[in-house]
Amino acid sequence: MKPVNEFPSADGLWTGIRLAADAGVEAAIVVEQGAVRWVGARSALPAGFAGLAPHDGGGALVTPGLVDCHTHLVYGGQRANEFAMRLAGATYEEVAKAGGGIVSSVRATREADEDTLFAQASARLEQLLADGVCAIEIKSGYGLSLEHERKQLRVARRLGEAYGVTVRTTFLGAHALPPEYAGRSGEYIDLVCKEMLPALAAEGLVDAVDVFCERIAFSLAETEQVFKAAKALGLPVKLHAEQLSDMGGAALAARYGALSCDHIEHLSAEGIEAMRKSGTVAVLLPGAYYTLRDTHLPPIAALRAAGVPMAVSTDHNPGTSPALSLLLMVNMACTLFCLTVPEALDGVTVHAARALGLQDTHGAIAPGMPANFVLWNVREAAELAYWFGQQPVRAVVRQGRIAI
Ligand code: DI6
Ligand code: FE
Repeated sequence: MKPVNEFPSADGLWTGIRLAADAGVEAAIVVEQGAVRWVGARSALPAGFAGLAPHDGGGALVTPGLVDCHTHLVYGGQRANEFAMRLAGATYEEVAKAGGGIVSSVRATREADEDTLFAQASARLEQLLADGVCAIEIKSGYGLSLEHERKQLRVARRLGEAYGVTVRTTFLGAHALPPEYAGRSGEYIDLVCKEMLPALAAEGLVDAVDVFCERIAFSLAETEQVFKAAKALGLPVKLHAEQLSDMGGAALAARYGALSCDHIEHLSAEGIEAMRKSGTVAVLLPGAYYTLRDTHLPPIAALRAAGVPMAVSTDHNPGTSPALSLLLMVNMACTLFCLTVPEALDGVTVHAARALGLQDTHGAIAPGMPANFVLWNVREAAELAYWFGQQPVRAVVRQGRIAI
């Protein structure tokens, strides 16, 4: 990995590029001090910019930098064995009840020191970055104690600094009940709300708060307790909602002004209406749907009709979505969830940025915003969804620097 300060500056005039929205026309982007100064058709470029340092895009298609708005990237070990168990007939819930599942990653994460977690997560992050990711959310939730959740969040922050990529950390202390609290869910949630979250927030390690609200995880009442604690600290919330069943989590999250509700395969009409009213983003996670061989589709048509913004993310995690390509998720969002190509591309840019509260700095190429954009070796935008397993990145401008 090259030190971030050795990435060349992207300042200057980018030509020989085409914007995804209007791929037939040559475009130009002016970058000044790491921010976009001007973007538009090359024919409309103001003369004053013509003499800036040139960057030739070689005819590439350009999109905003991708945003992966839901990942559990930092954890110890991996769980290929459970994948094999499920193929042999066990369900995800059965694997979890047999002591596997999230808790097995908790064991491996607790055993690993910070440097080990950093090295393992770095390798995964590099793969996501190679696909054009410029901002990423990283959740805790495999530590489940103050010490180990802190370790995960510190690694997430370090990854951001080391790679020059925007990292938003999400505290997911309420991801699973740690084994030492078996049968004492209420006590654990108290610990999460009264000790873990306030301490980690005070250390500047928490950008948002999430809960796994599900039969195999935490109840609606427990979820609300965590939301109250987040609100008291002024932190935004998001929710793993209605993945395996309709718990009414989305409506609750919307009442707390959630940035996003994620998974939502079993989202109800009331949930959609609540999300519409609160401006909450629906985060679709086709990698988990695919890995679990789920057949219960999220209510895409109803979300679309209601105008709820839909984001698409990897949900990278060792149990249900060992996905390391956000572009592959774009393909799956189209193929499995029937998103249109523009919907899927908005889902990994503008709407994903909004799901993280990053809409002013990511997800678009616009004057005043930091320069985050990707040059792709494709003729038309639909190719970004069409090919899978291809790596069409030609160059990535991340935070005003040419990172790839
Ligand atoms: N939902 C998921 O799909 C992941 N976490 C969650 O809350 C699964 C995490 C795992 O199995 O390790
Ligand atoms: Fe998740």
